[in-house]
Parts: sequence; C-alpha cells; structure tokens
Amino acid sequence: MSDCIFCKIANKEMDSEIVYEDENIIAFKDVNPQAPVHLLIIPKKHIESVMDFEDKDSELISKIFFVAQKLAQEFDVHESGFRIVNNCGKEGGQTVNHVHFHLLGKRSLTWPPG
Ligand code: D5M
Repeated sequence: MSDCIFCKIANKEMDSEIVYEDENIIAFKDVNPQAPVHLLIIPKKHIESVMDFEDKDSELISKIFFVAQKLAQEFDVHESGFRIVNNCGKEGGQTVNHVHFHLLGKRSLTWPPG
C-alpha cells in the first residue's frame, strides 16, 4: 500500500534500523522503544491486522515466530525472557495498520498491560 509506513520500510523507501530480512519478512528497531530491546517483526506484504490473516499465510505466520526466536537469541533476551506483542484494532492499541509483532526485552515487564 502506497501510504503505509511499514510498506515503505519494507520497500526501503523509508529508513529504519533493520535487524533481520528475508524474502518475506523484515524486522527493525521500534522508533519509540518501550524497552531496551524493542523490535518490530512484519511480513513484507501488506496485511492490515491479525484479523486479515488467511490460510495461505500460515507458513508466513509460523516463520515470523521463528524470526522472533532467532532475534531473541541475537539480542540476548532468550534466557532472561521477553515478550511478543500484537496490538490488533483500535481498542487493542494498533496505531499502524500493517500487521506487526513487537519483541520487547531487557527489562522486567509487568502484567497486565495498560
Ligand atoms: O505499534 C506501532 C509501533 O510502530 C510503535 O511502537 C511505533 C512504531 N513505529 C512507527 N513508525 C515507525 C518507524 N518509521 N520506524 C520504526 N518504528 C515505527 P502499534 O502496535 O501499532 O501501536
């Protein structure tokens, strides 16, 4: 989508601190970090939210979690622990309408979230 900032990041039309990339997935540092490690993992193709996942996306969804696992190791939160968050829709707190998974770590995270 032409006006989607995460599509622009995926297409390298907008700068970001990329930490992982393959054919279908890209991960980068969140511009407004809520923890010392705060990464965003997204599919390169535009999917608006979790509610728009389709059966054909199942391999992609699975790979996103394996990328999270790899990044958790790389950013050294695999032993201390970390959180994977997806905000979906307005009340879920989604502000960018291109599905993304936050990976947060290197601080003690509380529950419930705000
Ligand atoms: O999270 C959207 C997240 O996206 C929020 O934590 C800020 C981040 N963001 C917004 N623009 C950028 C750019 N340009 N680079 C990196 N990170 C960005 P949500 O779950 O939708 O509230």
